[in-house]
Amino acid sequence: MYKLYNVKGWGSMAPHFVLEELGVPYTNVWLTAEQVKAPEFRELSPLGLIPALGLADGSTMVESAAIVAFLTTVHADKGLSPPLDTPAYGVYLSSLHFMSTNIYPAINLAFGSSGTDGYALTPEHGAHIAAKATARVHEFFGIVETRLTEDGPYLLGETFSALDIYLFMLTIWARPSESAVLAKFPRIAGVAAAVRARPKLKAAIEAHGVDRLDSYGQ
Ligand SMILES: N[C@@H](CCC(=O)N[C@@H](CS)C(=O)NCC(=O)O)C(=O)O
Repeated sequence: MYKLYNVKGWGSMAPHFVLEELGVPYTNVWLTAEQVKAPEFRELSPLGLIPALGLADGSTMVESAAIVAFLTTVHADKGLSPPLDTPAYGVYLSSLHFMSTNIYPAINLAFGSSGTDGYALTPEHGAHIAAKATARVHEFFGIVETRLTEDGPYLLGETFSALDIYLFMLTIWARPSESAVLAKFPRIAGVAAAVRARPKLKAAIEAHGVDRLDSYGQ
């Protein structure tokens, strides 16, 4: 059985929502920010980052995109990712990694916390990095918006997938606010609204406290 190491509102939201949408059994382990910093958790996640997913043989996976890709591929029959031997599967992996390696780290920098992950030398420097990172996130969302305009309503066209869940997670953290970003990018707003309305996700979305716009971090 899977074991999800989960913190409310953090990067475990995407794997959590994917597990719920797949309907596969798993144990949910809620952690506090303090528990994430503890040496015990670092033994599972070397950088001390959420999410982490325990697997049946006792091993542990980290990295949100890897976890989402793994779960949707192992449970391909549930239809949250395209069939493995199709071009659409390549596009699926490409889009997932585009979001996790570009948008997610830029969002982390945009938060400006902890001296923007150690990159800033001074508070002024930190504010500058956060502002630049926020602009970059908007640029990336613009690329996603164009894609959705050309071939939406979902990231895989007519087919809902785990990509839409991952994008929804990113919008929750958007700066200056979730609602401001969704107003700027209406197609992304459509995806976010569709994910929020998924019946299977209702309880998990509420558990993370993100069932309403701009609820993250309030
Ligand atoms: N590349 C990682 C990034 C994960 C990440 O940045 N997680 C943040 C939460 S959203 C975290 O655990 N931060 C640790 C902390 O703030 O103590 C992934 O995609 O899983």
